[in-house]
Amino acid sequence: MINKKITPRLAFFIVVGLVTMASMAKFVNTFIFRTNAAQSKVTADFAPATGTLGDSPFRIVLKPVSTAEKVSGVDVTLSIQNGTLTSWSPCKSIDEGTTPVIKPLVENIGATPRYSCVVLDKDVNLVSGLVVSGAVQCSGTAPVIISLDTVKSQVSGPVEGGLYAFNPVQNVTYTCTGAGATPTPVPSDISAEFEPTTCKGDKGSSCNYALTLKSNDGLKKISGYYVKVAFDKSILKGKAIASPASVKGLLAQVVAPTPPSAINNPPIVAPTATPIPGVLTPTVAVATPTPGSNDVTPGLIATPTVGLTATPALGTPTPTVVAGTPSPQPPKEATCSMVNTDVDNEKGIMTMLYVCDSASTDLKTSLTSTLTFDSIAEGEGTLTISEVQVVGPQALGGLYSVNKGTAKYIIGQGGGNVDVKLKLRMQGIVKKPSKRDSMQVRVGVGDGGLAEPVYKTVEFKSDDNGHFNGTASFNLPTRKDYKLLVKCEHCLQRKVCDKDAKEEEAASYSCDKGKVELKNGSNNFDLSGIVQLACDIPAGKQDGVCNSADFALVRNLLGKTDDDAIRKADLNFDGIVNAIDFSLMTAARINIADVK
Ligand SMILES: [Ca+2]
Ligand SMILES: [Ca+2]
Repeated sequence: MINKKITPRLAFFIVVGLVTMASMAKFVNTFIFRTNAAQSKVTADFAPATGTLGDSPFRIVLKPVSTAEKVSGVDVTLSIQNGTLTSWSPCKSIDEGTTPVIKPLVENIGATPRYSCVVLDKDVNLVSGLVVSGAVQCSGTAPVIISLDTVKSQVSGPVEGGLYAFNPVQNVTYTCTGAGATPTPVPSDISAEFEPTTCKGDKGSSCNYALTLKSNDGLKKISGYYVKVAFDKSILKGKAIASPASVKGLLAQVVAPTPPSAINNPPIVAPTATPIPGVLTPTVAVATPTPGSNDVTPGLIATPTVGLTATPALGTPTPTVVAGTPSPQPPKEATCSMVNTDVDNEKGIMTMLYVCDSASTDLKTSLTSTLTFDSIAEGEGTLTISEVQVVGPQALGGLYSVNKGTAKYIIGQGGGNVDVKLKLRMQGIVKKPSKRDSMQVRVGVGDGGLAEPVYKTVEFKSDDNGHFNGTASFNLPTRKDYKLLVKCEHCLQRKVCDKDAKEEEAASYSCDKGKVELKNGSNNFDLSGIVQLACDIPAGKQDGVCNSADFALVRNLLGKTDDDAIRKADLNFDGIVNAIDFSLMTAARINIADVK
């Protein structure tokens, strides 16, 4: 603890002695050294620990870990992101009822402010801790992050104790309320975010984004929204918009296994007729309060009104469709519906209008719809929300304020946020085939809020056990309710809802809704518990059904060993079209179709 040249004790005496001198900061710099001896610890606690800036001053409480130890002075340097410290308040003792003489030494303001004060009193009157406080202003809308620079900052103990070491110090983040030099907007009610935030893929792949509108405080209910998303039409081609999955009743019907004619009967249409009146009510309410409101609302109101007035136009086509579709069972229990979606690839705009019956009591505070795009050219761009209006019972003036997120797309550099790695067992192949060990497999991902499944065809290769392995990359929101669709080039498609799908008997596994979780990065699924059913041929011209045409092809090519014949009709990869292939088809049974 003894330093022959200059001890902390001496340093402090010098500081204290020169307290009245002009260039005190310099002396603090020069003479307060960190001792290398074993150090007692001091904690630095930020107060308030969270919250909004502007209501109360920002404070740091510095005190030794051991309550027996005392503090004789502090020298604090902060680092502030997105804000500045505009003034310091005199530092104070944390001890109540005492009034030690405390003298400020340094008071620098700005983004890396510094404050130093010392207790000018006898050792016995040193304090248990000091509170340093100041006013911090936001420099923009972003939250202010304040951290203590523990390298530059110092807390000194009783004179003979030298300097304390800092216990690990966390930084503190405050939201801004407009206390800043520039007017900071009030935190928004709703945030509109895309996930994933970047879609990376090759031309021809698809980009799927979940667009979530979510109450920032988890309390504000959403009874409807209108969103217009803009994209670069030369890079992306808008394909589909899927309604939020939380819709009661509706979705069940959408997913209901009605394989044929589902395309001609877009399920979104049916509910339209009923909810529309309900929708328009909130809209009108929005328009009325506009005149003479504060400066924020007019801007917001102006756009919504236009957008929503435009909606009748969107609404108009619907009755026609309804009329055309004699829907026998209108889903009355449905309280919410996607009234209209529009994909305009001429302008690079996707719009959607979603509304709930205004009488609905179980409105959600978060709604996710999924947007699907095809990548049509290489390049980069940003998906933006060019217009958004969100209504709900707690919206002042009818509309919530919305924080608009963006998402990127980078096409031409491969990859995807989700890699689906599959191990497949092929019917009739029990070890690595000698003649041929690879094939094309179309991997699809559906459910998970997607309007329709997305597919990717990739090469799968056989391992020594005759299992075929391959990886397909997708750009998909991370969710837990996906289904996987697997179709190899001579097989019927299998649908997989469970990550560990199994069956005792070929083709006995079946499932309804997807329960497969896809995370960012690698997702491995061993699907060798089920078998890929050989039958639907030829590669490239599969019709999705195992029928007489497939049988006929094998029959016609029986005994052939040429590449073309093998590619078309050798189902067990033994290099010849033979009776085995025929029997595999029989096993798959006639008239079985792809499972979707
Ligand atoms: Ca077929
Ligand atoms: Ca064969």
